[in-house]
Amino acid sequence: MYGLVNRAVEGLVRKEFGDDTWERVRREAGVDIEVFGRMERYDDAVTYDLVAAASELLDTPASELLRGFGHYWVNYVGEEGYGPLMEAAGDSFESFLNELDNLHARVAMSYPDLQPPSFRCTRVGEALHLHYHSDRRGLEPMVVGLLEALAERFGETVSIEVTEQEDHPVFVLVSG
Ligand code: 1MF
Repeated sequence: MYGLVNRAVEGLVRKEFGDDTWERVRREAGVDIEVFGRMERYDDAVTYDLVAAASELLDTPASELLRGFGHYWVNYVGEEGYGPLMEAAGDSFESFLNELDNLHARVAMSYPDLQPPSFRCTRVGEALHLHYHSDRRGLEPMVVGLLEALAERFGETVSIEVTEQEDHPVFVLVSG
């Protein structure tokens, strides 16, 4: 993943647990990169190893850290210059979800090595079903955090359940 993601992991750990903890996480993960370049590509294993090391050192389930990361990411990309991109992606929670693939396509125009997930949104009665396709495994809790934080930005509260349909995860969102 692009270094922007690893920088966000770093920022989250530093903010919540302190600079010393970050150094310990980095060492425990066997990551000898001191400064992640935002536009540089790193093996996904770097990100997964950092999360696994943080989970062990902080005695916190990886799923909880990933969910926290989702919240952090939404504010982080805003501060890192992607605010306009995020704002252009919709003026309501539901329209934003429908724009996610376009948003990633726009990022991928400048950064062709992006490996974006794909989302498809359908309405099922009261609920919104968000179909999630990704080459990456195990990041559902991160997406839950992202969705919670996005909903918050639009002044909505949603409950989110992760289900499985055929070969991919489906997030079932109910507002209120
Ligand atoms: O392949 C990648 O490097 C990659 C990086 C980040 C792919 C996707 C993403 C964003 N995504 C992270 C979880 C990935 C889960 C998966 O692959 O299954 C979050 C996607 C998302 C979901 C819900 C709501 C909002 C979301 O993100 C919005 C977004 C997405 C991408 C960027 C910014 C906001 C982005 C911008 C610039 C990037 C990379 C991603 O790269 C840079 C950064 C700085 C300079 C040059 C390139």
